[in-house]
This record gives sequence, C-alpha cells and structure tokens, in this order.
Amino acid sequence: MVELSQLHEPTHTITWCPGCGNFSILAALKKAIVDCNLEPHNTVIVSGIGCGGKIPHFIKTYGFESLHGRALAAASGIKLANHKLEVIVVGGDGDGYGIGANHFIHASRRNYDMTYIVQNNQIYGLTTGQASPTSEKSMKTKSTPFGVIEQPINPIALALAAGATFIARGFSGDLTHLSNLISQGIKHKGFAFIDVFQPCVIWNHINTFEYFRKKCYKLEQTDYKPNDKFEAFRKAFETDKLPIGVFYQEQRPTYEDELPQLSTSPLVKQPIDNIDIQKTLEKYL
Ligand SMILES: Cc1ncc(C[n+]2csc(CCOP(=O)(O)OP(=O)(O)O)c2C)c(N)n1
Repeated sequence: MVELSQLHEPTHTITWCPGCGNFSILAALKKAIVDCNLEPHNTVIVSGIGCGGKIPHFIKTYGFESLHGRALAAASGIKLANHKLEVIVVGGDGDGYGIGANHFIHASRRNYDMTYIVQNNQIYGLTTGQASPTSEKSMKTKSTPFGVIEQPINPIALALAAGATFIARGFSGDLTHLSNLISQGIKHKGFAFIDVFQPCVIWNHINTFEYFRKKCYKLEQTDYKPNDKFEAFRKAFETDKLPIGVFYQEQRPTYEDELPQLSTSPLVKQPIDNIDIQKTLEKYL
C-alpha cells in the first residue's frame, strides 16, 4: 500500500508561480496514485516541455521529461517496451494540442492503455504568454497583440472524433473531483484523456479560477450518461456553462492487446540472444 509521503520528491524545489493551477493538479495526481494503490516502481510519469511538464520531477515514481510536443510519442515507446508499467502522461495545451496534436489523435485511435492529463491553461506559460491552440478568440497575448483571430481547438470533441475510450474534463480548482477523474482514468483500460482547466495566474487574466467557478457544473449531478458519443459531442460544444466530469467511456481492445509481439510477455522480458542483429544491419547498410 503506497502512502502519500512516499511520493514526495525532496530533491526538487517546485518553481511554479504562487497560485498556479498546477499545484492542485500535482496534488490530485498524487492522491489518485495513492487511491489506485499504484506501485511507484511500476509507474512512469511522462511529460513534454512547459511549466506543467515539470511534474515528473516532483513525484517519486519513474519519470521522463521528453521534448515539447512529444510526451505521447515517448510514452507510447515506454508502454510498448514494457506494457506492464502504469504510464501517466502530462503536458500543456501547447504541447498536446499544438505541436503534439498529431500524437494526440493517433494515441487516441490506437487506444494505448495509458492516462493523458492536459494542463490546459489556454496560453503558453513557460515561454511567457503567447497564444495557444485553446486561447479564446479575441484574447490579447504577446503573440496576438490585436487579439486571437483563430477559432480555438475543442479538445473534448477532438478526442471523441479520434477514438479515445475515456474522455473527461476537470478543473484544478476542485481537487477532489479532479483526483477522482484521474483515478477513473487510471482504472480505465484504454486511452484515458482528461483535459484540465488550469488557470495561469500570470499570463491568462480571462480564464481565471473565478471564471471557472462561475461557469463549471458537474455532469454527474445531472441525468447525463457518458455512453453516447453523439450526446458527448453535444456536451463538448456547450459554452454558456462548462461541463466537467466524464463525457464518454467505452471499452475497446487496446493497442497492446492486439499486438501479437506482446502476447507472451513484455518486450523488455523477451530474450534477444536469438536475434542476429548483424543480418538485420546488413539488410539496411
Ligand atoms: C520544438 C520546440 N519548440 C518550441 C519550444 C519552446 N517552448 C517551450 S514550452 C512552449 C510552450 C509551453 O506551453 P504549454 O505546452 O501550453 O505549457 P505551459 O508552459 O503553459 O504549461 C514552447 C513553445 C521548445 N522547447 N521546443
């Protein structure tokens, strides 16, 4: 049984700005790891680059901070090398919906058994305030001094269209609710995607804690059932009020289930002494 204190990483100081929405995402993730009783030595947290990408440094599991936009690509490699590992991926909206959007689509349709948490602060935080793919139209940022002219990405609708099998949205101002969503995502067999409203207190003065407190409501407190893709699309496009909770869940075989090479044991456990690497090299040289 893992204890919260075991996940504390004493060697790294947290450098997020005071009041950053990432603090409660970190706390919610730790709580979910404890609630799901994950073993730290069998858990890997993978991130891209960004403020939120620092998370693997602050939790005592295995961790890998990869490249900007490549969190899911690195995580897929880790999962396929050892599919017995619990893989949790975290990254910003710039990371996952901008430069890494392609990986988001393909990880969703492949249905790897992993959990993907997007710290969606609707801005590029680390690089000090440029517009991201989820910045609202007209928002003035360093890179859009006259206001954003593009339509923002709708992450929930994108995940639905791409084929993710668990799709949820949380708010970092509601730690218990968010942690519960992360736990559900971890327990789900397949690609679990959780978009998180994560106010950036320095660079985004529109989508604040106050803003989300006024606008969010919980799907589970209505008669909504997350088993109908078309209803989920309808919910994904609500903007007057913003639903949080589980939008959609289905069971479908995972990529690992269908890959014959993994049917006996994880790749890392398979013998390599019967492979003649010289022959393979000669084929390509
Ligand atoms: C290939 C590449 N392009 C650009 C950058 C510069 N860069 C670092 S973080 C970042 C955006 C961060 O925004 P986001 O992913 O939303 O994360 P946040 O910092 O807001 O948590 C950019 C553009 C980079 N490190 N690598």
